[in-house]
Amino acid sequence: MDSQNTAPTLPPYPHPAGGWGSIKAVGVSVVRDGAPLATVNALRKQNQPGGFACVSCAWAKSSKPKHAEFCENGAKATAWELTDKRAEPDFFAAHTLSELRQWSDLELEGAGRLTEPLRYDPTTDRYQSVSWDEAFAGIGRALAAQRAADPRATVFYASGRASLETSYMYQLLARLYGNNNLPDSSNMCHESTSVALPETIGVPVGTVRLDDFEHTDAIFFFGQNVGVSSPRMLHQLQQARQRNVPIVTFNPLKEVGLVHFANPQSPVQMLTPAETAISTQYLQVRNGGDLAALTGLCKWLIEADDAARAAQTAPVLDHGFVAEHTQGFDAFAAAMRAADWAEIERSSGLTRAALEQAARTYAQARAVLGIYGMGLTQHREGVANVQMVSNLLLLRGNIGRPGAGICPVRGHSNVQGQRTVGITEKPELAPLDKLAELYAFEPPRDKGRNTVATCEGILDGSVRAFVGLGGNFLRATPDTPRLAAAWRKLDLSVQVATRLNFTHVVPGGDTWLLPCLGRIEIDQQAGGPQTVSVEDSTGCFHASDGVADPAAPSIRSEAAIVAAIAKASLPPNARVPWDDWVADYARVRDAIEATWPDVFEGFNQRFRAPGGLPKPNAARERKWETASGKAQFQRPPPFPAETDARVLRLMTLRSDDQFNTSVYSLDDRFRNIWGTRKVLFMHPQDMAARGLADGDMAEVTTAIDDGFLRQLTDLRVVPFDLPRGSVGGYFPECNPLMPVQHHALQSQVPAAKNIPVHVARAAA
Ligand SMILES: Nc1nc2c(c(=O)[nH]1)N[C@H]1C(S)=C(S)[C@@H](COP(=O)(O)OP(=O)(O)OC[C@H]3O[C@@H](n4cnc5c(=O)[nH]c(N)nc54)[C@H](O)[C@@H]3O)O[C@H]1N2
Ligand SMILES: Nc1nc2c(c(=O)[nH]1)N[C@H]1C(S)=C(S)[C@@H](COP(=O)(O)OP(=O)(O)OC[C@H]3O[C@@H](n4cnc5c(=O)[nH]c(N)nc54)[C@H](O)[C@@H]3O)O[C@H]1N2
Ligand SMILES: [Mo]
Repeated sequence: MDSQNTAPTLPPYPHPAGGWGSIKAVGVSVVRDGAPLATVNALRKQNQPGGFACVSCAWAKSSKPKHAEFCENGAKATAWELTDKRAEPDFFAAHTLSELRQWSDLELEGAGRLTEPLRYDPTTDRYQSVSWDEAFAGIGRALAAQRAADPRATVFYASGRASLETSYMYQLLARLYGNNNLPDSSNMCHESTSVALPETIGVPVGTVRLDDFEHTDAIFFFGQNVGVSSPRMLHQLQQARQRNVPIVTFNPLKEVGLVHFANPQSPVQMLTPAETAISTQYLQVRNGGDLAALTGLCKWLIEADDAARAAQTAPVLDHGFVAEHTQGFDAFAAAMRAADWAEIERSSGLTRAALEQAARTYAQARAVLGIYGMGLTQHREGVANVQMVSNLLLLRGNIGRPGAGICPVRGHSNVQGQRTVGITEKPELAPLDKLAELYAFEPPRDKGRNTVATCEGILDGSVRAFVGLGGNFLRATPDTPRLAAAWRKLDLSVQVATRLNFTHVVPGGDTWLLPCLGRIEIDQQAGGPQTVSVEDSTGCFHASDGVADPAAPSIRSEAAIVAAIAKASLPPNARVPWDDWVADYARVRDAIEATWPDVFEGFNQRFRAPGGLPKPNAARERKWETASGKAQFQRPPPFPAETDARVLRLMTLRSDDQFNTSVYSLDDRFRNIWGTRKVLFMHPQDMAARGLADGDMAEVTTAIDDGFLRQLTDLRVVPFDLPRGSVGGYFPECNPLMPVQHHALQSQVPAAKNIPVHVARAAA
């Protein structure tokens, strides 16, 4: 079934992101995924008042939505959810799981929406449909037995799409069950942010809101692929560029969306070639070189300020802010002065002159935004990377005033919100006393399992049962083959999902697959059609109403499924009104407000606010909820060690036609790759040094020796414009190369942007 290895073609993508290419791509995907009418109708209500919050990225939604407030990738995500393809019981009768395990991600999801609850039958190696009652009774029995044996051997994973209401119920289920085992996709994503920022500025999230883009004077962009991952932000960037705001980008790859953009909603730009140039300076930093690059910027600023002081000219730093609001400046400044330019140039792969030019841009701007994504967080030094952005901003008081701030661009459409309502393995971040008071039980107080600890527990057998609220755990996590083999030894696997994926076709003991509604669909409960809510990247809550008919009448909502699992597996607790909550989600919002009265005050009355209801953010007000009560400069660790010159650093990338492990097609039009995802992007000189030519098959071996051979031999080499020593491949195809223990030091985010590898020619 694997058709992914046709030869890729090469010439660079000459067109801007957005523009006609994007309109055409939407049309193609709407037709390809079926249900054009449902999709077109839904698109009219995407990110509109009374409509639904897009299921693709988490970027902020404007209070003045445009006529079509969606991007190409948001439209594709809508089409994907509203497909008219169905994976019905006859599909599962026709295919064994052994057979389905050979299918690609594209083929598995291509089967369409799941419609019936399914249970794996090991005697036939197939899924069989069961009634919802049978499913909940069976799952309830198994979970209760596991709870009696050891409640800490069960984990409750969440992917990041589920609403605030469902997520709240889900974390309560875990805690009533007896653990804090709430790993989520954020553990593979922005957990580096959630660990870094509380130490530096006292909040776990960014400080930027949409209107800051209207007041900023410079934008610094690190490791975020806006044209693919959050395209609606291109509008803010384009408007900033029209005001002549410089945008300085640090990225090993020349990503099309960061180079130029044509606005599909601007007729002038669509009809003329006058697209906006996005980045004014593009620094192709080596992957893993940001610590050094940011050190170069800070060093130049601090030394320029030293020189200004000596010459008695205007200061470069904001000394008033540093004195009043921060701690740790002297030690940080000393470390920056001591940093060696040769080391900075070597580690970053950038010239001193280029870094000085960027530093000057920063110094000349009154208000600066620091924006970043996975290029910073998915590294061994992920937390330090984020803290260096914070340090850079603090030097000139660029946090807590209009047009300035730090902006982590979140992934899943409600991943930030899940954390806000208690999905966390860290007991200190959950309102356990409040939950104890509201629901009259003793919540577990010990640390739970995050994603890496869950992987370790699956490998060593200490995790026995896995409940997944969305996601594709086995494809998204590291060490795919090892983990999939260990998964077979679980006692119980329960997956709640919209479409079939790899995790579902690897049985884990007693195996259940439950079909749920997506957010775009009308969610009819006893109390009428339900509204849900989500939180965007900028900390604003939004209401979301389903607009499309459910994919099948038998499908249930995530909230209903979570409540039914809770009722079937836990002893009754009169204080937890599962049925009332499912009948009317407004009652869950009341419970959320009762749990966090300061954050969710008047939630039901206010959550339809245009542009979203902002969550309180102390750092925005320059109130620093850190240990010292001040914003904290953090000295960075040493730059990543220079490895053996033969070792290359692999970064795993998303194409323009996927949402995480949901692969929409095998094309990546921005990188000019067609019909395959089995490629390895390489610098021509790194290819030549290994005797590799364009189109050769590579043997890629992880250069971490822990007794396991991790190797791929099916990637085709593509010469590419990236720094020497860096190579690129696609996520999730390259995940077998990523060891579980290769993660960010403090946050345990898998270091997916910097995997040391050896590359050679594959044996013919
Ligand atoms: N269409 C679409 N949208 C999505 C997603 C999707 O898969 N498809 N996924 C969603 C999710 S869950 C997330 S987390 C976000 C992810 O969105 P992003 O944060 O954009 O993540 P990636 O696309 O993985 O990588 C980001 C960029 O980092 C660069 N990079 C790699 N290594 C380094 C490095 O060492 N330094 C620097 N400076 N840059 C580096 C890469 O070249 C790439 O351009 O997008 C969300 N939105
Ligand atoms: N090598 C490498 N690995 C990575 C990354 C990387 O850049 N490189 N990125 C990491 C990041 S940032 C993330 S966020 C993770 C993503 O990890 P996950 O969130 O676990 O994976 P997804 O691919 O987003 O999950 C897709 C599945 O979710 C289900 N789904 C879709 N919509 C819904 C819904 O509304 N409800 C429910 N219940 N299910 C739904 C569908 O069945 C679909 O197959 O991957 C991480 N892994
Ligand atoms: Mo993510």
